[in-house]
Amino acid sequence: MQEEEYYSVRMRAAKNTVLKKGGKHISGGEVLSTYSNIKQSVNALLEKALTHSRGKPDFMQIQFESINESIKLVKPLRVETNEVETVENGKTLARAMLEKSGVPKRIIDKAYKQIPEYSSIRGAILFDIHSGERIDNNSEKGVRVSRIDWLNANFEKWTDENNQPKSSRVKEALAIATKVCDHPSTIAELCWSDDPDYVTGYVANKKLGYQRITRLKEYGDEQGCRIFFVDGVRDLPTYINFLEKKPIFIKWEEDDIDT
Ligand code: PML
Ligand code: MG
Repeated sequence: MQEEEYYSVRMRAAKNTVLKKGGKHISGGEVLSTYSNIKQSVNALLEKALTHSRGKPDFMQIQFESINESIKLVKPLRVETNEVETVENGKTLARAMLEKSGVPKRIIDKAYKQIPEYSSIRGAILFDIHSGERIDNNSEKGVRVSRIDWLNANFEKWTDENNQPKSSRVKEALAIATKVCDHPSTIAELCWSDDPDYVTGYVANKKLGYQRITRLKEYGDEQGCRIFFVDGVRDLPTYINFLEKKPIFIKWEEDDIDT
């Protein structure tokens, strides 16, 4: 898929940047755009950051750059929604799903202990499933999954056929999880939002799919989580390069309905 030239458009917004290095993360966004669509893409990202429940940004960066690599098409992970009544039940279910994905129990325990420490990190944490150590060495930043998008028309077709909400949040999160799980070194992803008004999160794994869990934190809590449990990453820069730089479009076909 590369008849047309595509551009990666990225946004990052923060607040209190004068008080604290990097400030408080407000919002981030990723779009793959044709040249003629760049204005629309920038406007959509601007709107996202200016109307955010985490606050009013005092810093924003929107940048675009051309992509000189073919864009891989990947079909979205299968989605299931698990209704839970309490955060405790949500956590128990998330842990069981991580274990089912292949993350040892002691590593899950270790990761959960460290989650509060990671909550101000704006990207993802890479967690090795053997050592139980954080391996990204990216201090405050973590790793940002980039160069990923899902064209709206195809996403809406998918929502109609699969009875899913037409939510840009679900679209973005499912696109990220699908890209991350497309790499053989990813065992699972655990994620919930840092937005105080959104409590649904998920566990994703290539086989299990994207397992939404309706309560992984309390309303009002601004501590988010995005951990990639990884195995066999011998060449960390290559893995990180895949997450940050490999361009991927999510594309659903009618035939994918039961996969
Ligand atoms: C986020 O908002 O940063 C992550 C949202 C994760 C859950 C999205 C969903 O409802 O499936
Ligand atoms: Mg957020």
